[in-house]
Amino acid sequence: MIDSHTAGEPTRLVISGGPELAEGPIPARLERFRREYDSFRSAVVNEPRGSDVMVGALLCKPEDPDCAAGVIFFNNVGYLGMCGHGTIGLISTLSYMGRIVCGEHRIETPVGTVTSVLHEDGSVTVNNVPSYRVAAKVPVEVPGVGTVHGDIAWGGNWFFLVEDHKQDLSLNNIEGLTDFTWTVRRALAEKGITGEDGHEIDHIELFGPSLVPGVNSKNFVLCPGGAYDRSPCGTGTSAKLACLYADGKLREGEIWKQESIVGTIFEGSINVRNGRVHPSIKGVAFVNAESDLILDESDPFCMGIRE
Ligand code: PYC
Repeated sequence: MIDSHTAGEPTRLVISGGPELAEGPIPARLERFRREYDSFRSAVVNEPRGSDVMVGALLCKPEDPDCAAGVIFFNNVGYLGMCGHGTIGLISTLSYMGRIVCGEHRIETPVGTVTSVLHEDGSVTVNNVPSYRVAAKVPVEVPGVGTVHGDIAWGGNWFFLVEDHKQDLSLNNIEGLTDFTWTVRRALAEKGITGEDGHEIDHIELFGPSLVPGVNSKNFVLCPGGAYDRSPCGTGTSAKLACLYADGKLREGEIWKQESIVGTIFEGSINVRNGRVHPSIKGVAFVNAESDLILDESDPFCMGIRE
């Protein structure tokens, strides 16, 4: 396994020795992973080897030989459609391994193929799947808080994007932000407010102004398993860009700088083709560890501590 972090958010890439998922489309391989090998997911990312914040990535042989790789992203509670910070980490790790050089690389993910560019300075741009908003300013009654409004948007995962939250977006308020966003998420589920086709909205994003000159916005992103994203969240920023475009607040090619709760920044922009918003997210990852997984059957937590 090779670990990296992108803007503070970790990615643990399983480069070999993972479950035998056979060949075929990545979504079908993800379903097989979920059905037959979910304990492996837990072994990689859950305590005691991992933590709630760890995002795992299983490197897969791509179905299309023109792609550099396939990947399945997972976390402490399940699987992700796409992962922006994770794709930047994957590209940096493939470069560290000497498998790719600077230039364009296509990556198969469960929700579509994305194109990534490894730049000479080590930064990576991910041209994400088309992103879109399905509903704007949706009211939700949040117990103990009142009515909160949010946009429902897809950026490779489902997001609820909130601006009227009155929360202090600072590292001193992580507990408050986590409680608030978790309560919003629960309220959405209880009220049956979902993404398209009844998909659960499992990422909640709060936005506010950034204090950094030239930076457009700061966010806090609650991930599905209760941890917060240390990075500005690639798929979350993609969803934000789609909302900005829908509101007429972002033009094609304009740069949107999104700050995370820990102060790191992604640069985003959009390209519109056939009426669809194609977001690009640029960031930097650092490889920071290599290790071998030891699965000792006498260890009661060999496959991780699970709920
Ligand atoms: O960067 O897309 C992202 C992401 C999703 C969950 C954590 N990071």
